[in-house]
Amino acid sequence: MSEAAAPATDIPPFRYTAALAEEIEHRWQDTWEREGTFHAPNPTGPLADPGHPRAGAEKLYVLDMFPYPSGAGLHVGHPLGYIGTDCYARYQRMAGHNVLHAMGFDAFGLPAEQYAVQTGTHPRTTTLANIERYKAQLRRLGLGHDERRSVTTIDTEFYRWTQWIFLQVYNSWYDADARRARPVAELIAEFSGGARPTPDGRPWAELTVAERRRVVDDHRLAYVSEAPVNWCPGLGTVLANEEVTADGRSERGNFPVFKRNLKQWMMRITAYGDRLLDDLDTLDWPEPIKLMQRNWIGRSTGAHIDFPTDAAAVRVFTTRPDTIFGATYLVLAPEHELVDALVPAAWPAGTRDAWTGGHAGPREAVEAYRKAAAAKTDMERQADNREKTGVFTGAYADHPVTGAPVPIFIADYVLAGYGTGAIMAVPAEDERDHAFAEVFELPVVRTVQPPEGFTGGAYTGDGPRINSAAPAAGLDLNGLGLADAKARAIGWLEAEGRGVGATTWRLRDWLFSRQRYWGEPFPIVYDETGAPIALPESMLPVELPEVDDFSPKTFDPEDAASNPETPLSRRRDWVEVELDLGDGPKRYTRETNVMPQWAGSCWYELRYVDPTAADRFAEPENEAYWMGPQRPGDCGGTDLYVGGAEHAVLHLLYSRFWHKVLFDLGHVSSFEPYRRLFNQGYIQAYAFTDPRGAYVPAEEVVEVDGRWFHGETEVRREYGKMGKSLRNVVTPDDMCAAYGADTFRVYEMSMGPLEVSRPWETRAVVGSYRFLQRVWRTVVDEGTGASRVTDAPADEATRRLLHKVIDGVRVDMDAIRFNTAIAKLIELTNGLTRLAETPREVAEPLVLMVAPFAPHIAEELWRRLGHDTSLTYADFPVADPALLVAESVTYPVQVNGKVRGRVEVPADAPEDVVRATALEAVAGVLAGKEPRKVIVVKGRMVSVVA
Ligand code: ANZ
Repeated sequence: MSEAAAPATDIPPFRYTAALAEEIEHRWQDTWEREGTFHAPNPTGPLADPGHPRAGAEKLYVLDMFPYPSGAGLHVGHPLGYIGTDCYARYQRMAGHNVLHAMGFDAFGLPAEQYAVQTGTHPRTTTLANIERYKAQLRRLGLGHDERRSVTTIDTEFYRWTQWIFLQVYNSWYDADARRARPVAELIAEFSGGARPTPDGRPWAELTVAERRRVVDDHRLAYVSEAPVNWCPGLGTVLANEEVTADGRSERGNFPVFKRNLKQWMMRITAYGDRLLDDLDTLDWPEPIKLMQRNWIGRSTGAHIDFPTDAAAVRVFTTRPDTIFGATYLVLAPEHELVDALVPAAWPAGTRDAWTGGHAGPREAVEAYRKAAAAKTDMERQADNREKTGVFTGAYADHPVTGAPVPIFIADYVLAGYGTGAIMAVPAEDERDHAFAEVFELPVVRTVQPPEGFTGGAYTGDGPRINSAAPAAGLDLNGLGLADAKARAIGWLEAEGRGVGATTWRLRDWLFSRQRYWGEPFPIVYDETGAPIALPESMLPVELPEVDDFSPKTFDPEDAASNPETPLSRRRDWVEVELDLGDGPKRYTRETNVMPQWAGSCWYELRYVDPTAADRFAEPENEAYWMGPQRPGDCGGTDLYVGGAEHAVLHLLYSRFWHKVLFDLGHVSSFEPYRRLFNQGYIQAYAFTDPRGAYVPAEEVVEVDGRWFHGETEVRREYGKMGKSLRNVVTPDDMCAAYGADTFRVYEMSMGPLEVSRPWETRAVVGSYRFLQRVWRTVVDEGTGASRVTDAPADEATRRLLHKVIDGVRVDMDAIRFNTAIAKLIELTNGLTRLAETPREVAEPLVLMVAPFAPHIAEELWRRLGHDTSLTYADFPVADPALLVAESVTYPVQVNGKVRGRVEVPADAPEDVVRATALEAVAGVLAGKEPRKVIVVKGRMVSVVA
C-alpha cells in the first residue's frame, strides 16, 4: 500500500472510500499483471499454454478499434467502448470461453509528424511517450488485456508484415472469372502458354520485356498510376478528400488545393466491389453502417454508349440507356482527355452567343473554363442547387441511333473520375441536365410520358416510353416501361456495336501513397527504366530511415505546377542502393512515398492473434483458431468489434479488402475480418458560455433553480463534444482519483445502452459509488472489517430474487445491455441490505456478477469470501430454472362477468384445486346455488356463470 493511498484517520479503515478503492485497484492490477491473468492461450507456438484453464475451450475474439495515441491523453469519452468490451470479455471468460482481448496502437499518423515539423522532435519520440501515457491511463481502468499481444504499427516487427502484405497485393491480380485474386505468376503462365490472349492479341513471346511488364503491371492489385489527386503545394503534400474543405482549401493551413495528375500508388479495391457489396449480407453489423458501405461502393448498372465524332468516339456512361432518344447534347468533364482533340480552331457557323462564354474562339473558352473548374472541389461541382456553368467545345457528335448532330459541351457537373467522365444529357428526364439545358437553351425531348397534370421540368419517374423510335435503325422503345426499354436499348447497342451494358462504381481505387515521413516505407525500388520492382521477402523490413528534416517541401501555395518533394527523397544515400535482385548487383532507387495511416489498421487484428510469430504474420493454426469460420458458411473474423461509427466506411472497407486478398491467396481462413460490429455511442458534455459567447470552465459552473452561474455571471448551457476548446474535459484520471476505477466503470456502463450517446454528468457518478459501497457492505462490516456473510441458507424470497437476477443478467450480458444488467444487480443488492447477515449462497453470485463491471472490488470481496484464486475464471452464476417459476398465482374470480374476489394458489396447482379454491372464495355471492358453468383460464382468471 502506498503512503498516498492510506485511508485518512477519521475514516474507518474498512469503509469503501476512494482511498480504499485506489489501494485495492492498484493491488489487483499488479496481481493480474504478475500472474498474467488475461493471457489467452494459443493452440500452438510460444503463447500456447496447455495448463491454462481455458486451453482448448471455445474461443471468443473481442476487438476494439485501436487508438491513435494523441498528445492530449484520454478524456472520459474515449474509454467507453474499451470498458464495454472489457465487461463483455470478462463475462465471456467466466462463461467458459477462451477470450482474446488485446490493445495495440495505431501509431503512424499526422499529428506527431506535424509536431516534428514544428519542433524537430522525432515523431517516434512523441508517439512512444504518448503510448506510455495511454497505457498508464488504460491500466488504471483495470482493463483485462493480454499485454503480450499489444502491438504498435510503428514497430519494425509489425510493419515488416504490413510491407509483406503489400507485396502479396502487388504480386497478385484479380481474375474476374474466378472472382478472386491469384498470383501474378499464374497470369504470366496463362499469357505465355496462350491460355489467355494478350491485350493486343500478339503472342506473349513477341512482346518486348517492357511491354510484358506493362501488361502485367496493368493487372496488379497494387499499381502506379497518374491519378488526379488533391495537390496542396502550400503544404507540399497530396491530401485525402476528407482533408479538403468545401471551398477547395486545405483543412489545415487553409491553402488552395488543386486537382492534378500525379504518379501515385493505387490499390485496385474496385476489383472487389461486388464481393465487398455482396458479403455485407454475411455480416452481423448495424444496418446503417452496411447502408453507408453500400452507398460508398455505389454499384450502378447501365450502359456505355459511343457517340462518334470527327476525332474519336465519345464513350458515355448512363444508367438510363432507355432515354437515348432524349439525348440532345453531350457533356464532358473539363479534364476529359478527348477535349483537346475535339476543339476546332474556330466557332462553327451558327454557334449561339449563350454557348461561347463570351470568348472569341473555342480554344480560349475551353482553356478559361478548365481553369475555373480546377479550383473547385468535387463536392462543390456536384451541388444540385448551383447555377449550372459550362461552355460549348465547338464540336458535334453523331447520335448513335438517329445520326442527328449533338453538340458537345464541357461542364464541371460532370466529374472526370466517375463513369467515363462523359455523359449523354437527357434534360427531360434528368434534373441537372434540365437545369443546364435551361441556361444554354438546349432542346428538351420527353421520352417518358409523365403522369397527367405533371408540371415540373425533368420527370424522373417511370411511365411508357414516347418519342423513342427510329424505324430505319431498327429500334423502337415506345410504350415500354423502364426495365424493358433498358434491356431492349442495350440489346440494340450491343448488336450494332455502338455500346455495351456496363456497371460503374462510385468506389474509386484507393490512393495509397503519401508524400510524408511518418509511415511505412514501400518495399519497392525502381530500375533504370523507372519501372517499379518489388523487393523480395528476404529484404524485409525496409526500415524507415532517420532524417533531419521531417517537413514536406513547401512551395508557392498558388503554384499548382510544382512537384512534391518527399522527406525520404532527401536522404540520397538511402534512396540510391545497390542490390542483387537475382541478376547481379545493380543500382536502384527506392520509392520515397510512404504508406497511408490506414495500412496498419488494415490487418492489426491478425497480428494480435500471434504477435511473436517470426516466419509469418501468424501461424495458420493460431489464425484459424481465432479468426476462422465457426460453422459452414460462416464468414469468420473477430466475434465482436467495437468502435465509433465515424469509421463506418474507410477503415472498414480497406480492411475488408486486404483481408479478402489474403483469403484468396490462402493466407487467412476467414473471408471477412470482423463478423460482428458494434458502434458505441459518444459521451457528450455540457459546455457553458458567458454573455460574450466565451466558454467558461464547465467544472466551475453551478446550478441554481434551473439556471447556470459561473461566479456571479449567468451562463448559457449547451451540449456538445467534450474537448479543450469547449473547456469541458473530464478525464478518467480525475474520476479514478475521486471515486476509483470501479465506480467510473460502473457509471459509464450504467449511463444508458452502450450504443446510445449520452451526456456526461459528474454529479451522477456518486450513484454508482454508493452502489459499490452497498455491495461492499453486504460482505464486509465497515466498523470492524469482519465478514457479514453467513453460511445459513437464504430465505425463499431472497433466493428467488437472486435467481431471477442471475437469469436476467445473463441475458443482458449476452446482448450487451450492460445498463439493464447493472439495474438488476442494484435491485439485488438493495434486497440484501435489509438482512442482518448476507447468506453466502447470495453473496458469492452477487460478487461474481459484479465482477465484469467492477473487477477490483469483486476480486477483493471474493478473496474475503475465502477464495484464494482470481475470480477471472470462476464460473458465471447459472440460474436454477425451478426458482424462476413464480411461486404462486393470483386469480381474479368473476361471477357473471364481475370480479367478486381473488384467490392465491400455488403456481403449479392443478385445475380442480384452482376451481375449488375459487368457488370457496365466492361462496357468499353464490349463496348456496350450484354454478351453471366454471371456466378456469390457466394462470389468468376463473369465471363463474351462476
Ligand atoms: C443519361 C441519363 C438520363 C442519366 C436520365 C440519368 C437520368 P449514378 O446512379 O450515380 O451512377 N453521370 C454519368 N457519369 C457522370 C459523371 N462523370 N459526372 C456526373 N454525372 C455523371 O448516376 C449515373 C448517371 O449520372 C448517368 O446516367 C449520367 O446521367 C450521370 F434520365 O445518363 B445519366
